Amino acid sequence: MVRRPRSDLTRRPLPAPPESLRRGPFRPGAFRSRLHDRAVTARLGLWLGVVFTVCLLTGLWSHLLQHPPSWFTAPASPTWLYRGTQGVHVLAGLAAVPLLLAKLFSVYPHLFSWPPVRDLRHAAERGSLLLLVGGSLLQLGTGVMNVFQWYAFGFFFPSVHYWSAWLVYGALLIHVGVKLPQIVEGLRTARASRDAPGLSRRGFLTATGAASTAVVVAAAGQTVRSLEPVSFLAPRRPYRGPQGLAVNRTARRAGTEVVVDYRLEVVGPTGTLLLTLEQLQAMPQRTARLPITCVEGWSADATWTGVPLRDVVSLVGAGPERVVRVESLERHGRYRTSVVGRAHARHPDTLLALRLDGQPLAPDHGWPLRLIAPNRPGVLQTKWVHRVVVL
Ligand code: HEM
Ligand SMILES: Nc1nc2c(c(=O)[nH]1)N[C@H]1C(S)=C(S)[C@@H](COP(=O)(O)O)O[C@H]1N2
Ligand SMILES: [Mo]
Repeated sequence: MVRRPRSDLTRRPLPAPPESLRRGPFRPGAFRSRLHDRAVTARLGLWLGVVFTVCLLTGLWSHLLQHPPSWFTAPASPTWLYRGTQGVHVLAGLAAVPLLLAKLFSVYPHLFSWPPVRDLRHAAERGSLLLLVGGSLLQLGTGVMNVFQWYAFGFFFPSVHYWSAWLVYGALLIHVGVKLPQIVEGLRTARASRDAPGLSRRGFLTATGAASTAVVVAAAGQTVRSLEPVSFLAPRRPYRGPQGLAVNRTARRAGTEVVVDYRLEVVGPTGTLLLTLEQLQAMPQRTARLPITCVEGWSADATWTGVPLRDVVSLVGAGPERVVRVESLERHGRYRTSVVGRAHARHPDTLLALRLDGQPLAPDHGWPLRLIAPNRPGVLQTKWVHRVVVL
């Protein structure tokens, strides 16, 4: 018996569909625009590849900071690092939207290729494209919804977004591998085309690039203050709110409006200590200019004054190399506690803040006491702190 190589099986032609179905968009030559060609598709693909890579790397960084594995300690400096990476993440994500739409426009005639499937290999390739296109649309669509705080999807965004990031990027790598010869050919084909009037390839690419740039400029005001006047697309205005600072979760929503007989409970190796606000105010105070950087991409600077966390935990016998859990008065809610890693715990600017821009904290900013530390995702800047535990 002669053994067939496997490639033969996957390439064995499947039965052809009846010719009578070949109508409408399935007709030969149904799509004539020169925008549906490799010179355009390959360039849009290259730009999208760069933007998706930036999103993946900055996104994984954000994940690492929020879910540090045992081998990793989140760095406390430079102060602005996470502000930069998460700002870039969300802006790159928004810039990807026009690019993806243009790319889908340039390739959608392939949906109607004839025959729909030639052989098993062709079927597998089309199936993987379904994953790539569907996954990208979902990733960008839910990402945009999330930064506009429209939580209409029923799932916990970060988990779905995290796992679909791997899926989408994996499908992208396979796609690039499969299409490499066509990509190279497309990139070598000139952008300008001499034929027929109408929108040229160059014009289409320029318009797409301009749309992405406009989106970035119009949204960047949520993290770059000087761009605020033109930020008509920015999901958030970071300097609007009590004490000139935006608020995500209010005291009312958190159920921390009424605080009676406040004491900060400090638990460490030598025991438990209860500190009143007066005692905290009597300790040496430190002032630092630190940003709040929401994971949703907005960020704002403010001047915070309070007691360094390390001074508080040293009262219960903790050395500088300790990990500390900070707990809120808030009873429920995903962000009611956070863990302060070694680098942050020993940093003098990691504060239990009592004041914002010289004034006592507004209830919505975490009165009576909030955590604020350099280079830290907003979800970890716990408000309404009432307990710190040395781990
Ligand atoms: C290919 C595109 C994208 C990739 C590969 C990607 C990847 C990631 C990853 C890996 C994370 C970390 C998730 C975690 O902490 O578990 C993340 C977080 C995030 N991404 Fe994306 N992302 C993409 C597009 C977008 C877009 C378009 C937006 C919105 C405009 C967006 C908004 C966010 C937000 C708000 C977070 C923070 C979630 C949280 O921690 O609560 N992403 N991204
Ligand atoms: N206890 C508690 N602290 C919290 C939150 C919360 O929901 N509960 N939200 C966090 C989030 S998402 C951000 S971005 C920062 C700043 O949010 P704010 O502007 O509402 O103070 O506070 C953080 N601190
Ligand atoms: Mo946030």
